[in-house]
Amino acid sequence: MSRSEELFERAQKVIPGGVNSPVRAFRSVGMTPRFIASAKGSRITDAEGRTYIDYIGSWGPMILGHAHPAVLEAVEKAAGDGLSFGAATGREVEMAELLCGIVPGLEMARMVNSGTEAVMSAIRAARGFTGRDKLIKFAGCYHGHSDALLVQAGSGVMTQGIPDSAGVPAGCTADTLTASFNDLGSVENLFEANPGQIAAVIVEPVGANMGVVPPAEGFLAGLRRLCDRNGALLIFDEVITGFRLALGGAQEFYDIRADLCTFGKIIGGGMPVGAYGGRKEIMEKVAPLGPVYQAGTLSGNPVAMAAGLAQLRILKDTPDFYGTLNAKADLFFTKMGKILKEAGVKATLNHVGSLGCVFFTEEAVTDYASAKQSDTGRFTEYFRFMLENGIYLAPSQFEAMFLSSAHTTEDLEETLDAVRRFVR
Ligand code: HOZ
Repeated sequence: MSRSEELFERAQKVIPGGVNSPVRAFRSVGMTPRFIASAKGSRITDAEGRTYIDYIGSWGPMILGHAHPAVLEAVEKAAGDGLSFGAATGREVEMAELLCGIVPGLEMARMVNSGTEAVMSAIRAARGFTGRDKLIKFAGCYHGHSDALLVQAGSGVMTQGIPDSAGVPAGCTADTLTASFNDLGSVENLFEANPGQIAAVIVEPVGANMGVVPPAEGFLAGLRRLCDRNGALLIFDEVITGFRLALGGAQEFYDIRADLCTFGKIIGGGMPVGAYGGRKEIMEKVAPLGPVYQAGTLSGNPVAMAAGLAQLRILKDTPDFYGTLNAKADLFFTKMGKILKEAGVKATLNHVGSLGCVFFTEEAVTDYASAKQSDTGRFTEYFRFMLENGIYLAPSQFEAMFLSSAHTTEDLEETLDAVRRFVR
C-alpha cells in the first residue's frame, strides 16, 4: 500500500470522504488522491516522493509558483511578530491601500478569510445598499459554498452532479435567480419578471468553475448596461480572475467596472485570505459605519497579510509580469489545441490569459449546458494518463488549469509531450 493510500484509508475514517474539500477527492476520476508533502516553483511532490508539474497551483493563488522566497521570508518575519491579535494592524491598512491603488473602481475593501466569505458579505452589502433581496447568478458559476449561492453551481457540485445542495433551506435560495452565462436575453427576462426587486447580478467574469468559459464579446458590457438600467449592482467574483488575468483583474482586462468585487486566496499568496470591496457609498453601509453586519477575528490576519503583500508587490513591480505570463500561456494553449486537432481528438480548448481547459467535445463551450456535453469518461482517461506521466491537473473536467511564472519552457514542453503521447 502506498503512503497516499494509507493516509486516505485513515482519512476516510475521520474526515468525510477523506478530504477537507470535495474537489480534492479524485472521486470523479476513480482514484486515490495524492497526498501532498511539499511544493517548490512549478513542481509538487506527493507523500511517495513523486514529483509532478503542477497546474492546480492551490486553485490559483500560486501565480509566482510554490514557496516563493520573498513570500516565505515575509511569512517568517510576520510569524515572529505574533500570529493573531484580533485587533487592527498596519499590514491590513497596507493591503487595503494596495488593493484600492490597483483595482479599478475599488474605493474601499474589507478583508475576510476566504472567497466564500467575500462573496457572502458582498451580497449582504449589495442587499443592504439597494434595499432589495433578489440576486441573479449564472448556471455553472461557482461563488463558494454559502447557502444562497448553491444553485446550479459549478466546481465540485457540478463534478458530483449535485448542483443544488441538500441542507440548504428553500427559503435561503428563494431569492436566487439563475440566468445562462453568455446569454443577455436570459438576464433581461429575469429583470423584466422581477421589476425593482433585483439587488445585484453576480458573475465570474470568466467562467472558471465549469472548466474555462470566456465571456462572449459584449456580454460583460451588456450586464453593466442591464444593471444600470434596472438600478441593480454588478458584482464581479474575481476569486479566480483577480490578479490573474491582469494586475487589475477582469475589470482591467475587459475594461468594465463592477460596483463590487470579491477576491480570494490569490491576495493571500496562498494563505487563507479573501476580500470584498467597491464603491465607497456601498462599502460605507458596512458595520461599524453602517447597518450591514459582517465581522471576523482572523480577518486581516497579520501573517496572511504579510504573505499577500509580498506576492502582490512582486506582481505589481515586475515589469510586464502579465504580458509575459499571458504570452507564455497563449503559446502553450495554442500548441496544445493544435496537437489535439491534428490528432483528430474530439476536443475544444478554451483559454483566457493563464487559465485554460480542454473539453472533450467538438462543440463550442460557451455555458453550463455546453460544458456538460464534454465526455467526462475521456477526461478521466486523459487525467490518469497525465498524472502517470508526471503532470498534476485538477481531477475534474469542470476546473481550470493555472499557469504560473514558475512554469519554465521545459515544463511546458514536457507537458505538451505528454499530451502528444496521450493522443497518439
Ligand atoms: N472553487 C475552487 C475550485 N474551483 C476551490 C477549490 C475547492 O473548492 O476546494
